[in-house]
Amino acid sequence: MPTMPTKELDLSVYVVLDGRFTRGREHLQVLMEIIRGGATCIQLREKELSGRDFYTLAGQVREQTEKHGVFFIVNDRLDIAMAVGADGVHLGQYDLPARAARRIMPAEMFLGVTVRNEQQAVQAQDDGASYLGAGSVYATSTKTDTGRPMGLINLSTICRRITVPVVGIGGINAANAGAVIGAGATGVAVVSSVVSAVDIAGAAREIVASVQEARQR
Ligand code: TZP
Ligand code: MG
Repeated sequence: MPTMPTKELDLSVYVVLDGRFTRGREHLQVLMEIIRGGATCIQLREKELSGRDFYTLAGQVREQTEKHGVFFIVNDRLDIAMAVGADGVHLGQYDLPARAARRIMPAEMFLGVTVRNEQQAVQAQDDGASYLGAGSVYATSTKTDTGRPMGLINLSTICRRITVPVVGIGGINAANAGAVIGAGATGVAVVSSVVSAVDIAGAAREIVASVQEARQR
């Protein structure tokens, strides 16, 4: 098993910044609002940018997240994550396999893996994942290939089985974030409920409050 990172990743409120869902607002403007709202971790997820543009944008996100003490994860592209000094990379079931990524990435970098079920969760953990993104928990229109939502019971089964932190993803907002934490997730990952909100910082802040409240229950 490879050496795992030593500093603790704060996954409490993990906002996925995807330019397709920001209602035309600039990435950096949205980023600053996400930071202002208290997100603990930000993932840059770009499916349509060229590698060069993704790299340039990721460098800017790295600069701001570093300045404000927010964790930064790059989606899909380990090369770009490494090139800009991101805290980690997030890989799905159709991306570079987690085990292959672990072999070539610096030991102190975090590796997140998306899982849809318990079997994938066990495999991802065995392959060296630092945390799992489990979903879709609820129905979502942000990602179309997630299959049926797993719901809280399946999420809870995964959280009990796995020792690395698990974040729930898919259809999560301030109203249901507490239930996701209640099911055993370490944090919640959200796209549209924050980046598509009119008041981005306010939306993030409400989710932060829901997560904190749920942890006190
Ligand atoms: N992976 C599983 S569901 C999902 C991803 C990237 C999309 C979640 O988006 P939203 O808008 O928070 O439902
Ligand atoms: Mg991916």
